Amino acid sequence: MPRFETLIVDVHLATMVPGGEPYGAIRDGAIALSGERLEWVGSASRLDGDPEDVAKRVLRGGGGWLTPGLVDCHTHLVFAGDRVDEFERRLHGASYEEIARAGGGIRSTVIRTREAPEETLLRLARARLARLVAEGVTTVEIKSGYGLETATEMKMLRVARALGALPPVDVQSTLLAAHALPPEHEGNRDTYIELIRAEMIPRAAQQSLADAVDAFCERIGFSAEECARVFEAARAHGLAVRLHADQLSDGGGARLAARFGARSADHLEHTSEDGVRALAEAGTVAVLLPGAFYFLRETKAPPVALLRGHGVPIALGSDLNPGSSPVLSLLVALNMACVLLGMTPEEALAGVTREGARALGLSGDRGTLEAGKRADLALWNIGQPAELAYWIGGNPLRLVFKDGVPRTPPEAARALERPIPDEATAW
Ligand code: DI6
Ligand code: FE
Repeated sequence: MPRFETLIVDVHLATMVPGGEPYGAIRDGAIALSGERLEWVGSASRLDGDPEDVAKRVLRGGGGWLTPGLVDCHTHLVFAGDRVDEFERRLHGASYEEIARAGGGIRSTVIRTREAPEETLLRLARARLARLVAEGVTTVEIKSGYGLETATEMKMLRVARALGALPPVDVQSTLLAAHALPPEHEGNRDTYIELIRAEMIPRAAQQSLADAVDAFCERIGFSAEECARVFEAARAHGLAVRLHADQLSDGGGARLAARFGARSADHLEHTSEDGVRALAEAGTVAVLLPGAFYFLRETKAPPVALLRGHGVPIALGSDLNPGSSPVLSLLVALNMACVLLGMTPEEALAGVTREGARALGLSGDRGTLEAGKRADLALWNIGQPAELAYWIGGNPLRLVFKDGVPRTPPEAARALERPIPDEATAW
């Protein structure tokens, strides 16, 4: 009697389990899948018999490398319009902050996103998500934050939930209502914070539209004290918190995130050693976003050596958004993390697998290749794992497995075009 349902052989495994070989590597490995879970992970030499004798179905990996399915733990991929004009203005000398203060930036995407019908937003977001999925992403986080009014924030979250109901990817959705002050609340910051606390967070929680709450703690966003009020309401409704912290200036964001036991503190370009220490003590994950650092031509890199030295887990995200990171490739973000931020290729890969899962509170379920975890896998045509951070452009993905179902990159992208299941379209 074959012992396993499905067995993948003729592969090397980058299990990303820490403590042993770099990348948790098992050369000439084998991995058994049972339904949507991994059942057995190890060296092929430990199988008791030929693959065909121990499994009903055998897949051969052609000598490639198998990694956990990639996790993009920070995106803003639901939006309408683009910010190409702003890109041109910045290249003529205007800064991101100047454009934001003059009413452009996030607010210009808000106008387009408020106008867009839900179906349009879904279609646009699906096309962006298809690019990520075709590169091995099996879990993605999507933030709201281009509505800044209850109806549009909920519309964005419903789109995120609808995308998550499609077969090739899981979506975690995050309410980022405290992203920018909407024009109608100009001069009246407290009423907007109160709207978030009294209406948006309760509604998102009641309708199960959000898994977490995020805020932009920044001079052009919200003060640490304002973000704390948002976090208190999130906590009261049982939602996890995360924070855009210290991206353009040190506003005490990392310390605030740590004080609230945030799942993650993201960006961190201007975080001080005190902030890093606080993150370490709180067990908060640092999410680095090299796409925004690159695209805004920032010069102060996040304190990678300090984060490493204090043992803060480091995750990476694409930050896919129209203003500061129009990055449609998580693999390119790996390269940027190494070249621009000084991370190692192994740290970068851990950042989009094990640590990305941790930033989403999903460590027990995915992010490494271990028996019992979800069968989300990516099979790559590469000779060694560091290649994933090496090439710029190009896509070495051969197969992506979501919940045990294998698809080629075009098949995975096409599976996103399927009709949305009924329960998700009950809008
Ligand atoms: N920081 C970012 O990098 C994005 N949001 C944020 O708080 C940028 C969003 C945008 O410019 O549209
Ligand atoms: Fe962001």
